Amino acid sequence: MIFVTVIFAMGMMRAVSPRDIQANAEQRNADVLAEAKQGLVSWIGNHEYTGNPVVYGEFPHPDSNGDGVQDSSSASIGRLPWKTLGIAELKDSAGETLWYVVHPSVRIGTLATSPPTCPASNQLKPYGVKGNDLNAITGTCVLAIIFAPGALLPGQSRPNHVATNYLEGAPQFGAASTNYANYATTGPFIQGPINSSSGQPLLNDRFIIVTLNDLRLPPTQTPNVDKCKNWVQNGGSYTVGDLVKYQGRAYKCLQSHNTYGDPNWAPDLVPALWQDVGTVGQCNQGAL
Ligand SMILES: [Ca+2]
Ligand SMILES: [Ca+2]
Repeated sequence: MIFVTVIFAMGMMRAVSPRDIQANAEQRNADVLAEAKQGLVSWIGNHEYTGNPVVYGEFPHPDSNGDGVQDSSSASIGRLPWKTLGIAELKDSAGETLWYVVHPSVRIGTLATSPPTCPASNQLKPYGVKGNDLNAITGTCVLAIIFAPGALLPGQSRPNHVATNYLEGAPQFGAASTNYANYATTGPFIQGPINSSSGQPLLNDRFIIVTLNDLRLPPTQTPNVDKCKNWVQNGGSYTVGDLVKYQGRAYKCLQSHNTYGDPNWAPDLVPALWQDVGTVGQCNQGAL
């Protein structure tokens, strides 16, 4: 029985090879990055820009001090603000909190009156593990990138909130025209792993991109507007169906007419011209 148990245990030990461990780590990173992206896209689709009209599509700021909450004063790169997004603090295969870079044109406070569009300049340029241009492959523009920073590499120190201690750079190759810099707000960014010529890990970041096409935004909404004009005693020109406000009440025009200064033509005095349809408060509530 003991012999059988030992054989079984040896079999179990053989089942977990370094390659398996690596595959599990890659899967873990892929899973947490996908979950983080889902959380980010969901938040963006539900976070309304409080303007007129109401617009969706703003991205949160990165978290610059490690508390999970976005910081409006932060740079465009920092940790994923998981607490702001209302998701768990997702950790990569090395036990590290995720990082996040966002294009400055879509951060909170930068959208004006319309949903985000493809940035006109300084687009985030991500490259695949072989240096292929992912923008070219996806055919769309990248608005944010979420990173799994991976384990500590030589020259880095943790914990702190400095991007270069988590994300690395690499000499240019493939389609990039400059050196890669995953720790920079403008990149260019590259998918790890990249090893040195002697086989030492140079860059071990993994990432997932968030493109304009990934967003699931509700339509832009125009709030109810005041449908009632102020009634004027002189110089008014009204047609059937016009709505006016007068002394706290709302009136609908029943006959087209003009006003020439006669106070006796006030809406509350001439039911043949005006129908009392409610209070002025109903003018902007969609009730009229
Ligand atoms: Ca924070
Ligand atoms: Ca790294």
